[in-house]
Amino acid sequence: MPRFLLLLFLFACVAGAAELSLLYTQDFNSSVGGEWSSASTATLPADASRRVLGLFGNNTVNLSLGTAIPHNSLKISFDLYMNASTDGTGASYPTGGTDFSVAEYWSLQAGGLVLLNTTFSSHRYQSYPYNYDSNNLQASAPRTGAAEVFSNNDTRYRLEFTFDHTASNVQFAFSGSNWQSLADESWALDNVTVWYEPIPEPGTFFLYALSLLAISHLFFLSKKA
Ligand SMILES: [Ca+2]
Ligand SMILES: [Ca+2]
Repeated sequence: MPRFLLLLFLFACVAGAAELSLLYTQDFNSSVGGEWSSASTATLPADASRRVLGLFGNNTVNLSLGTAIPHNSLKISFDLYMNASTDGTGASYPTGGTDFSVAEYWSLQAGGLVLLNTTFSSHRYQSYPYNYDSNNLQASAPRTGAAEVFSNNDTRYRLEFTFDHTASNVQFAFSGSNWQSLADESWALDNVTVWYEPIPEPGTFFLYALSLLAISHLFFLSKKA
């Protein structure tokens, strides 16, 4: 085998040792399992062809998963939809002036660990992509960071978090607080996927060490040549 091909192969072996494994995925297009504390689904207000988990306002929705396979970390990604008149920090855009009464908060926790605690808005200042900070109510313009903005200024955010985790189960809490009625504003979830980073088997450690040795040896040889 040519040396560079062997090198590529060995690099692939080493890189493969840290790959993530799929734990869970859900698109809410059919029935919703008991791992969710709410099985309420709806079609997205801005696009009736999309079925989502929702619609929610002042709600906490939990996702409880077993994670018995030994692992070092978890990764979660999902679509978060913000519908209708979401009000962010309550600071008017772009002129300023604040109405705290309409500020609404959205957070994600995993086993009590806060992954995000922020605000979103279709038309006022929002906190995202930062966490909510009462001293910086004009952190971001409306809809900042959205992966998709609909013609009515509804938005889709693609969120992704990786965090250390070793326990045999995990509970994610998706939560809204101080929201107005669902008719005025709402949020929804879709395409929720969770991965884990497996702890490499002892055999994998051996392969890893062997690969590194072989790579350094080949580099040494190619330098000599
Ligand atoms: Ca869906
Ligand atoms: Ca509102």
